[in-house]
Amino acid sequence: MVNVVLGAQWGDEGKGKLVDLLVGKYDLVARCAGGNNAGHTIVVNGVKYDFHMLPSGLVNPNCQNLLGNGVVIHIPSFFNELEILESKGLKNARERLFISSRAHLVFDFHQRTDKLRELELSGNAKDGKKIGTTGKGIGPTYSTKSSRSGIRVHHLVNDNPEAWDQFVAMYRRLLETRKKRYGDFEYDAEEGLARYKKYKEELKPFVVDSVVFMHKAIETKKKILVEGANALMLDIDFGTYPYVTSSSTGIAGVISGLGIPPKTIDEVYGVVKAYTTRVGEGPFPTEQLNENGDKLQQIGAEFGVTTGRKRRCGWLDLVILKYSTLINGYTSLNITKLDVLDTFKEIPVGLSYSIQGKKLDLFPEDLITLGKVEVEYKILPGWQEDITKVTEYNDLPENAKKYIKFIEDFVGVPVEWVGTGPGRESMLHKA
Ligand code: 2SA
Ligand code: GDP
Ligand code: MG
Repeated sequence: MVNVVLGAQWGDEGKGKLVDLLVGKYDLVARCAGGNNAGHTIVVNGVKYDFHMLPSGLVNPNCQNLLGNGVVIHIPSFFNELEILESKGLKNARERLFISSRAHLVFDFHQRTDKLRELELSGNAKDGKKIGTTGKGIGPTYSTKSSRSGIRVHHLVNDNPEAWDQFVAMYRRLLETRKKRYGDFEYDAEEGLARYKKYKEELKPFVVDSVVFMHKAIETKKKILVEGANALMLDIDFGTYPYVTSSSTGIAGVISGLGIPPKTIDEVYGVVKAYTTRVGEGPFPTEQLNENGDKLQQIGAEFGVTTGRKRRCGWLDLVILKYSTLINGYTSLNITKLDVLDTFKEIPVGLSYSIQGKKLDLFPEDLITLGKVEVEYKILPGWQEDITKVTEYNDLPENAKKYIKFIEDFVGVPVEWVGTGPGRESMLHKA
């Protein structure tokens, strides 16, 4: 059994919390894409855990966790995150954590060039506009992966006698080509290499051939949950390009980032915030640059988990949700943060886009077009009640249930869970 949790909007829908809720039933949680740009917050018994690169399955002491080949790994951040989680009380995390030998490494110089490129886009480039990346080197690492000059985990943790020299040569070449592209930025290559010589031994116990690992898990009927990072509207192909991240954040990334056949996948859970947020630059048709947006941001405590940036806020956009459903094929949905809408008298939801009165069929790929769309809203009545203490779905106010039903009917996918607060206990099971 392989089930998948994916973000349906622009990220931060609350994927980590759903993984936490489900994880008791699973033997293995796998990440398939992204790196430490992601931020998944889970609150267990009042303790807040922030996951960036590591799978949220670590919160279950009986669960194994894998970083698949599609993930990009900054080793210093890997150890740092692990140590923070251990200090918060996560038990035997090291023994339950595995890294694919095929995963690409993020180096500090990737992070440097991520920031240099953002500066270049916003400053020097004529009509440039930065992407608003997390600065974690994600784009530059996937670039070197695609241009076939990247360095993978197996290049580092390799027992062949000639392997270290090969790693050093690859590292220097990669750094030099970055300098050619971005100008000769100051960088201590020798210090970097000395650190990596240590990491070579420290990382070894975690490394597996993830193809063997995954297929053994499938053959022995292990229950596997794939934890998506980022979300469909940040997908390199289907998102608001170029305002996207550099990996396949949708269902395709599950297949390519773990090396498993499509037929092994059973359920695909789409996580949908009851409104919409986006962090970083790029189009956002239902954004509310007004007091409603500010109110959503404040009540929803919408700040980036990784960078602390304020998230942009707006109403739920069903055009996006429909588009995202077509691509990812959700079998059920988790609507999160419904409680954030508690005090609104009226709640608009985006129903369709049109340009000069002509309705668009679907979410457009072109940003000029997207910049011209007008959003048609349906105004749904609010419930104006505190739902954070509700423990049964049926006890939700009628208007809250109508809001959920409206979403279900529009996208044709059942809602299985509804989030009413950040804690583990604040999730209503509907189905
Ligand atoms: P990058 O760094 O190259 O992946 O950035 C490219 C775009 O992808 C967006 N992005 C994200 N959007 C939402 N949440 C993310 N994770 C953190 C969180 C973000 C944070 O959970 O809060 O802390 O700021 C995430 N990671 C990448 C990014 O904003 C760019 O638009
Ligand atoms: P992810 O990246 O999709 O895992 O989401 P993040 O962790 O970045 O952001 C979601 C935030 O909302 C976290 O701070 C969660 O603790 C919080 N959260 C999740 N579900 C709910 C909910 O139903 N209600 C409220 N109020 N907060 C929630
Ligand atoms: Mg997040």
